[in-house]
Amino acid sequence: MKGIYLVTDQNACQAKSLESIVIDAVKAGVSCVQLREKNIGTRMFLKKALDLVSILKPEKIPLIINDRVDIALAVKADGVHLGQSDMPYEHARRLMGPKAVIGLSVETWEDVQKAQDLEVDYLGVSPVFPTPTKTDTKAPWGLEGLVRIRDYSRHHLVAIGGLDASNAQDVIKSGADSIAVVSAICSAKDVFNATTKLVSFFEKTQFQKEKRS
Ligand code: TZP
Ligand code: MG
Repeated sequence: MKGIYLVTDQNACQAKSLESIVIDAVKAGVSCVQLREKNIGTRMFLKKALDLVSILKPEKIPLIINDRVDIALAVKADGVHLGQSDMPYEHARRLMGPKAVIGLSVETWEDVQKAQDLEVDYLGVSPVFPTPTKTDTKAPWGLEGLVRIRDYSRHHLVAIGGLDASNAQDVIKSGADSIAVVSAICSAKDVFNATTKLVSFFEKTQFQKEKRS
């Protein structure tokens, strides 16, 4: 889970197939993949999820399904990612079982406080910066917001929103345990190189952080 977390978005992939992007990102060392599809029917969603299972299972990389607990259960994915208007955590946990990875987006300070009592596996700090990939967001947390959440929360933090190689190090230093990206990988001309760069930034900064603490 710690590291570079790829969130898929068919629109951001432009002419490339989602599968080819995931294969290259895996080769370059992503630690987790979330299948996030907003405009497809259930059958197509299920097919994409099964395709990703066949790519990720042999590599032992967790597959997280955005929002759709039914799809996650149907393909035996490793977990689900829940937004604030998706299925509530308790229901998802009951359905998915104790071993599933359950992530929850936090968009306000109240969300962060409420999550403190939940056995979620990580918080998605959303969005850290404004991003054209998702425009229906609340106010961005900024690095100051991320630091505040890090100081308060007991949970693993996955930062998302406007993240790329130019700001990944600052975001990690501000307390993120994982860096989640859509366009920095899906829309990259060279997915393998772009992912490799992010992974090495992560490893370098993480090493410095651990040395300091
Ligand atoms: N949730 C909050 S921001 C976001 C999601 C899914 C999109 C992030 O996209 P990008 O291209 O990495 O800024
Ligand atoms: Mg959602």
